[in-house]
Amino acid sequence: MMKSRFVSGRGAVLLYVMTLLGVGVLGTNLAAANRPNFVVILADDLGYGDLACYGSRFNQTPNIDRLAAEGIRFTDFHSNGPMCTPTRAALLTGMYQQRFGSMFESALSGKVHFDDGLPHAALTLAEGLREAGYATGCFGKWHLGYHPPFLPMDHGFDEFVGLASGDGDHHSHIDRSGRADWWHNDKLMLESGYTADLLVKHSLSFIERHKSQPFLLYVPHLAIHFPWQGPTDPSHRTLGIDYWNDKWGLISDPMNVSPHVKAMVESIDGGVGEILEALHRLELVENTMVIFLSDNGGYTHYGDSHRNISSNGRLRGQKTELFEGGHRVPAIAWWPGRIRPGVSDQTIMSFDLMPTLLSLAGALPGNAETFDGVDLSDLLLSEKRIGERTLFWKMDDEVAVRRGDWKWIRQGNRDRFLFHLGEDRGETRNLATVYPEKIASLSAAFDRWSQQISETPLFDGGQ
Ligand SMILES: [Ca+2]
Repeated sequence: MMKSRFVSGRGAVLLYVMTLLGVGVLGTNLAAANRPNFVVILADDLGYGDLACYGSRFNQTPNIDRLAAEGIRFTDFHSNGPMCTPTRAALLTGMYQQRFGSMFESALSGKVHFDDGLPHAALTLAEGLREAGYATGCFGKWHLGYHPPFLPMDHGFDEFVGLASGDGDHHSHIDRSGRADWWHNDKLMLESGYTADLLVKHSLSFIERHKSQPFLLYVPHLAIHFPWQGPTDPSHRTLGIDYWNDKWGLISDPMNVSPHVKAMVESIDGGVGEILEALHRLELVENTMVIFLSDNGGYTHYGDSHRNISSNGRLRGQKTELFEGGHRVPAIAWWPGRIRPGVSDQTIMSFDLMPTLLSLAGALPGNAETFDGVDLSDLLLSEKRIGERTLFWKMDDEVAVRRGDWKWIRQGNRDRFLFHLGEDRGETRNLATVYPEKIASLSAAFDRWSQQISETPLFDGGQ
């Protein structure tokens, strides 16, 4: 397991972690031809039931459905957190986000955390792949820091266009605090257009410019996050106005938000189609893996003010919660000729992507056990099952532990739940009083995990 990495100074910490991981030794020895391109498309707040290939009869998603039909569609894939920032931190580092401090258990707020960001102690996916010779681009929503030195350019991306905050206006690109929030690299530079269209436009340019070298293209959509605005819905925000109590957009019927969300889902799908078309046109398909996933579950309702937003299928709960609806998400891996089409019920987490992609790039460090996530390349390419493991979610005083089909949830000191997901994916039957020994075992595992996380912080200072 990890040794302590608490070292003062960002540069020293990064150098230390990179040395620890052996990056730069293995990665640069490989021929370019062996290194596939990676396109990671991250939808925001997209629920388990929002895509046609996951059962939606409302949204039309032919391009994502095609990815699913030609690739592996996961039915037990989980975001590391039930909100945006936690999952992004884990996805881009291969680590439990709790290692970076308690602020990474929920969303970085533009009011409270405006000067905070992902600690530089973390080796990011972009840094690892760039060291291995990859061009790295991020086009979309970052939400791991609001300004330099915490933007994508500061974390291994060569290029960035998009928003730093978690919830900009999809048309005017103004954040919830009334600030302009559209960046080109490390400079604020507003641009006209709908966010989903702009980030795809920049992604296509990036692919075109880097078609002759390995690349990592990270496309974190803002859709379907509020403000709920489709391409033809009006702009909501203007500069200088505080939208903290008016963040949802102009919704004609707050009891039925779904028409707006449907337009957003379908805008994501259209962008997937454009990216696929470019990969085919540039003859990059046989050497490119596309991952499509969501960063957390959907909102089905928002308090009493908004209803019928998105769908988590038959799962219990929604975004911000540790029931399945908060973190079991759609996820697809596509690589024609390398990944055989199918459906996988393996239990996967967002943080598995980093060791997987580094492995496929030939840049996985010798001591890969340093990651909390695991290398899925044998699962993807050879359908080899991964070993059983115990997985953890924690947001403030809510905890969930998963081992095999069993899942334990503790909400503060109040409620305790035990579910057998194999027989009860919808978490309708609480077995907490039936199997106290299961709870004791999972609770003890959580205590050990929590202790280990607190002893090996990956940030420079307490929070
Ligand atoms: Ca989200």
